[in-house]
Amino acid sequence: MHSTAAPVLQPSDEVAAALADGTPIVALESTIISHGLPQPRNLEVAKELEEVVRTAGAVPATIAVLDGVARIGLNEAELVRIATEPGLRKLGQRDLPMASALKASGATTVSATSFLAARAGIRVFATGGLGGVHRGWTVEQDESADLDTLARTRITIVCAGVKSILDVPATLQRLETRGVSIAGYRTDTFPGFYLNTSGESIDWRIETPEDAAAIMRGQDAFGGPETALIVANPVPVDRQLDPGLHDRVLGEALAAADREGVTGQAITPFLLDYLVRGTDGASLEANLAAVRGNVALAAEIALAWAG
Ligand code: PSU
Ligand code: MN
Repeated sequence: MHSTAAPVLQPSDEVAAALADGTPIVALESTIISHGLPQPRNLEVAKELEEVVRTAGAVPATIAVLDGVARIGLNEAELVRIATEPGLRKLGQRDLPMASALKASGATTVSATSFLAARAGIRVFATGGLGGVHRGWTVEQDESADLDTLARTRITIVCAGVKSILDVPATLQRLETRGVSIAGYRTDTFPGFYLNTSGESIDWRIETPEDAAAIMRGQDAFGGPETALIVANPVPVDRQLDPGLHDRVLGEALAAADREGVTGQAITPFLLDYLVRGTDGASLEANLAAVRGNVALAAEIALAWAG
């Protein structure tokens, strides 16, 4: 017999209390803090996003793995670890059993965070932009595990589309094939992460957080495969990155990644960082505007969902 060791998944006291009494909760990922944003801004942002959730009347649950335990809700010292610990791992869903067994620590991506949030009983999650199908996928077969997890996880994820460093039309095709529901929030086109729009059209548009909650109830009423709902929420036009600057620097970033042979888990952080430097920080401001808007909307949806 195996001993019944400590649980692999551990909600904070605050999150456990919110789960018990039905207080709205918003899950937040940690990879954006550890690998997606530069220091020291990343720690400020981590705290600010939690504050946005609280101001709206919900409880934030930033998720990460610390010393082998998947933690649902972090205190301030733990947020500092995520923001500053050198060499912190980037964990997708498949990495969780190894991190647990080997008592490792790491930040969780959309795939790992969605999985853990759903396991903990949290239904609403906010991030910046999803991972997806990378340009060059016909050769490299690099498709983020985010998509596969969303095809079999009952979570509502509020995001500004998928990162514009990706092949957006191919990513939308994959989401269609895998049966992931997408609703545009006050938009008829799929957002472009740093940009208000990717130019790709989407089929469904909603106007209110209550609309999102109604779709979630519909998912549960139909039953069937446990798929996600993507609420695609664009960054406002007046906060977006200049599209010309975006296209030029992204072209340079992709060429640099090619030249330097950057692939796999390293490619997304490499490109995001290149864009921050190549736009003198303008991409960072657009990224943050998108994330803030997504977190605020996620809190409203969590409230509507809690009824
Ligand atoms: N959104 C952001 N910044 C990020 C990410 C998303 O605004 O850094 C992270 C997420 O954690 C996402 C991951 O799951 O990038 C995708 O990485 P990959 O392409 O290796 O699956
Ligand atoms: Mn990948």
